[in-house]
Amino acid sequence: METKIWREMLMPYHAAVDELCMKFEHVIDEYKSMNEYSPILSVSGRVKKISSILEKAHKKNVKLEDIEDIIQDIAGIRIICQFVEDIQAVVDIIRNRGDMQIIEERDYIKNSKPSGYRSYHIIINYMLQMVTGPKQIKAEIQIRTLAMNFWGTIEHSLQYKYRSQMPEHITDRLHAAAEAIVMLDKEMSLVRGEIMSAQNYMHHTDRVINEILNNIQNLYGVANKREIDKIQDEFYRLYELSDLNMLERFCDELDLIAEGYRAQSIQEEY
Ligand code: 0O2
Repeated sequence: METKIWREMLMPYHAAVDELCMKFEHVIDEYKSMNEYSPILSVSGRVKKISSILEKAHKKNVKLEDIEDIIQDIAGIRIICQFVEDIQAVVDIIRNRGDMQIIEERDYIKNSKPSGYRSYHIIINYMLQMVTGPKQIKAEIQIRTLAMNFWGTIEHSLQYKYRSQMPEHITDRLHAAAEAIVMLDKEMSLVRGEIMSAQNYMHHTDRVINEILNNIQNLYGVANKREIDKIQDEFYRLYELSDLNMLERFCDELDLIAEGYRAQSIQEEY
């Protein structure tokens, strides 16, 4: 197939990857705006390289005209979670969406691959709206923890280097590392509640401080310098004390002052 034709064929996959990444980013934003823990830590996507598509087509004995039907991971999305428990929460989020239809699930966490690979894979149908009309695109969503991703990324690059001839001592090390990753995920799950509450506390403190700083900045244009200096000194004093309750109270008071000047901040970033 000519490069131009490949480019045309892959164009909708690029669009689908962009849209899907943006939609999962919005999920993260929604949780943050509700001051809630997001089971999704981060999301990334890629369109499979032409050489990898050809390699897979050759391996699976797929004809060129059947590539889009048979190769399900031309569009690939990777969702990273902090804890194993978050993975099922992400699967439920996807299951409940009206814009992605799950057609296949592969649980390589319960049943890890012989290599030691662990990840949860979902194949979806996604309806892309194009100028020429709707086009159904298949995409693979890989959902895994940070630890699983660490192992998978390293092992993938070694696989790339050695192809099917990975030296035995490296395979052994990778199996040992895979076991260590299972233990690491288990250990992290045991302190999940503690970590989540620490992170919520941190995010909430950041929001309060941002709101205070935005209000102070807005007041610069309208209030007199002495008043702003006083507000700023009080903020530094409370900030040094690191007392969230006091900062929250100060934030509310500052909101009222700013409201009086019609200079209230609207929180946009988290
Ligand atoms: P790339 O470079 O990531 O695109 P099948 O042959 O039908 O059993 P298929 O279609 O390969 O399986 O799907 P599977 O097994 O669910 O794997 C899809 C993708 O998962 C792979 O894509 C890898 O990204 C990842 N993966 C699967 N097994 C392993 C593994 O043992 N190690 C690592 N690091 N990743 C794995 P590609 O096309 O292989 O590669």
